[in-house]
Amino acid sequence: MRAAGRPAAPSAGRGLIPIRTLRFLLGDQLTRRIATLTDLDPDHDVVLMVEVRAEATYVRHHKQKIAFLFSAMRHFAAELEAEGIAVDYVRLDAPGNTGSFTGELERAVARHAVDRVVVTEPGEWRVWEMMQGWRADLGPPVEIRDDNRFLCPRADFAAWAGDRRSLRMETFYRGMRRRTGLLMEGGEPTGGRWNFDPENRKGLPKGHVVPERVGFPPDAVTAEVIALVEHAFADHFGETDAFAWPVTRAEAITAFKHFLAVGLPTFGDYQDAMRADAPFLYHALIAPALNAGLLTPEEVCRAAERAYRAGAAPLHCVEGFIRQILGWREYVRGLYWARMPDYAASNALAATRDLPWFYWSGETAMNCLAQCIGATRTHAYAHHIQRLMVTGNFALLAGIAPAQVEEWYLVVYADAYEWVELPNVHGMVLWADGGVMGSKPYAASGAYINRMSDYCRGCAYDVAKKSGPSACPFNYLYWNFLIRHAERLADNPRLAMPYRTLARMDPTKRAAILDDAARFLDGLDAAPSAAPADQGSLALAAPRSDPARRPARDTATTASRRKG
Ligand code: FAD
Ligand code: DLZ
Ligand code: SF4
Repeated sequence: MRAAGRPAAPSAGRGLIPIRTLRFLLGDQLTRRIATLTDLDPDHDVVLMVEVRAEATYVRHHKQKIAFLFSAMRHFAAELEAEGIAVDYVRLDAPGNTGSFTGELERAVARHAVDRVVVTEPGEWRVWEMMQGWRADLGPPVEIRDDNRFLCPRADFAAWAGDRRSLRMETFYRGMRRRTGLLMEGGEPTGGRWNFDPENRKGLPKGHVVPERVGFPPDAVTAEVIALVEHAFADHFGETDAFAWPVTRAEAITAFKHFLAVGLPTFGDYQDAMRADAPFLYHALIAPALNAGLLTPEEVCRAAERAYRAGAAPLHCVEGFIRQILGWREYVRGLYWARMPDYAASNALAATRDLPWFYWSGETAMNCLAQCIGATRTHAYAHHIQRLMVTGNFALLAGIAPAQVEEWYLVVYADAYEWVELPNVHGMVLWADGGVMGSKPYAASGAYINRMSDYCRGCAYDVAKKSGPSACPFNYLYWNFLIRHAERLADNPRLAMPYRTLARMDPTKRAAILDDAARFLDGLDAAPSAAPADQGSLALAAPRSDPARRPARDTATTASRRKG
């Protein structure tokens, strides 16, 4: 890689001399086919890539996420250079690194005599705002190109969404199936149905042996980056010991091929299942690679469809997988850009509680939460149902402030970027958008977690008990949630059944639920020192974590991160 600060190249771009372009590639745009690079002229252009402190700390990302991205960036830069492309790569510890996109872009413009700057639109609103500043102030003209990795351009989604208040994924998804022809026979869905979701909700049979994850132990580049991250971001959440993410396109393809052969044929069946000793099950583990550009959504959907057509995977599994990417992934991205920045500001259920400390430490007697948070710390990963129905469900039932929950999800996962995290948390999990995304909140009692996992067997609480200190907190928090929000939710036809049950509930039982919930919630602790009152006797034997392992809380970050 060429070091930052090399002498400026001679000025070009006048008369017959070709225009010299600085192509600024962000860390999650690591594909040769990105719009920034499509018309690259290797004889004249320079690709700029920068490791900057501000991107790692606007929320204090999990150490594995930073290590993954820096390693993937360094590998990608080396691949470009091997093609003969000039890359100006600024390392985190390079002398003079200003620590921000804007600072590094300004320095690069001063370093290279360039006629224009080309970038691709970013994945986050705050960076989009930054880019508007570059256009106004940088000097050379700045061209911002559409992100051509997505199957639904932002403008097309906005046209579909119009000013409708509620936007349903299923309608969007059917349009995308028609548009791409994926799993279509003429104008009809393959198999005569659009959606095989009801077939995708099995619990794991006892003793079921799950496949091994294909891991990629750190190579020299990743090892160097991990050492850097452990030093420069020592106070961030998460561990790097189990790092196994693919960091190049070649590795990501290997991982995805393994999923096609081993995971996809069973993906749908156990998509919603959870097991304490098996954090990955049949999931693809491709979100970090997809979001950073190492794989494209179209190629993975087409490959899954080919597997179905070749008889290598059943339709309900392939449809379930394609729906996640062609449906959910494109939909949340479209929704984010169509509704930001106002989208993030809503708080339909007026949730204000502070995020409990155990979200960082994992130390809670609720085994489901302890397992999901523990695996998140170790792997920077939890699968969808763990995010939605365990950590998410608890945050919803406990009424935790949306901005704090969103910050947590943006910090802790290797695949987290605001365009995908925010709609999932704000809309799907917390219903803070008041129904733009989902027709009802995904609230559930302990019975759901018990049906879909083995967590309750190892829990200090009793999932069969509805009230009292040893009852599963999800049970009384669920009814407490419905009682608290009756005015807003009781008329929702999709919640008619639980509200009928509530109406029939014995007043003493109802009072006990409210008491239990108040006692439990009052005992929740947003600070690192005291143990939650009701968990004193039930708490796990594990020592409380060293506060230094928790990301230092910067209350300014949540409010400011969307402002750029
Ligand atoms: P698989 O289960 O194998 O699914 C395959 C792919 O489908 C994923 O890689 C992903 O690209 C896509 N996908 C599945 N569900 C969704 C969804 N709801 N939204 C968007 N894409 C989806 N995904 C992220 O990529 N980044 C996030 O920051 C993120 N935050 C989330 C927060 C919450 C509260 C929830 C409920 C979900 C979130 N998701 C996020 C979606 C999903 O949980 C992850 O994409 C998935 O767990 C990644 O693991 P995997 O690659 O093994 O996925
Ligand atoms: C997430 C991230 C991190 C941790 N660091 C960098 C970085 O140093 N340089 C970079 O170009 N990108 C980084 N990223 C990804 C950006 O945050 C991402 O491009 C924006 O959030 C826009 O999606
Ligand atoms: Fe979670 Fe309740 Fe089951 Fe414990 S009993 S694991 S708290 S659902």
